[in-house]
Amino acid sequence: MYDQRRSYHERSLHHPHPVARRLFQVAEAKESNLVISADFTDTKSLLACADELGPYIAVFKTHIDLVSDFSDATVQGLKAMAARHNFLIFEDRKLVDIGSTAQKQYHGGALRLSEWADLVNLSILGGDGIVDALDQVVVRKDFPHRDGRAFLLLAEMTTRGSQATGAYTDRCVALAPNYPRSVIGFVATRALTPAATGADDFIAFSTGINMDAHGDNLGQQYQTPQSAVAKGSDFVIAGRGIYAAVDPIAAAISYRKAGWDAYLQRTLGGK
Ligand code: 6AU
Repeated sequence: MYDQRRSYHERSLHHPHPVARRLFQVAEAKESNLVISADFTDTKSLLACADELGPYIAVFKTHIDLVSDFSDATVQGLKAMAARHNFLIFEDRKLVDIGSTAQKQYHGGALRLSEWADLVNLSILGGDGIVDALDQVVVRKDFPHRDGRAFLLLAEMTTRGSQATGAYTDRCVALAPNYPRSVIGFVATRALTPAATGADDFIAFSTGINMDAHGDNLGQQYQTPQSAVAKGSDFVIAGRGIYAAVDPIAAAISYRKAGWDAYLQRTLGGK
């Protein structure tokens, strides 16, 4: 089992993937394992959120297909904000199709994901082919962002009645080590570690994070940053708990502190 007491700093020194190393470096530098889920529907609001909350987060998570006026200005704006505030961008696209289609959705297409998203997630509902397909894109010699892109497997979901459990989750865990050049972790409610390759460092991103609510009326189910990190999660993703708060900056600061304190507790025993 991977030692969950290892610090981000230590992991940043040893992780074989450059995107993972950068992620750990950013977390360490900003003392933040917080990901804001910026589910905004226009470019101006999306970029305003990135600028306002950028100082407190490690990763900015988008659903770019929600952005009704998506254009080059959206892409350039996101890149500028990422540079200004030193965060990574995670497009929560949940790719799930045959490999050939997923390649076109990821590289090129209307949303140009490969051009601006450091991280993109995908589901293996259709089997391993999608991972082969996306892996092939990012390792191609002529891929312009070689070593700068990585994928997360959607291994579990937070919604009531989720089918992303049991054999599906086990399969995600089993196949991740086959893609060291592109798969760096999971979206899950807890740490997931391939049993046979305990030395590998797969990064767990936990969504469904809220400090005040237990869920919404559409099946979402929440846990706190403390509970996710105690279960081995490395990055906590919060959306409405922060951006819909009366004071989103104050909320971001308190989620960041909760996530970071829980990380310190796990790695150093609170020392
Ligand atoms: O904090 P919320 O409930 O406002 O937003 C949660 C965000 C949304 C979801 O699309 C996403 O997290 N999400 C995911 C991801 C990140 O893949 C998986 C999941 O199981 N549940 C979930 O809420 O943008």
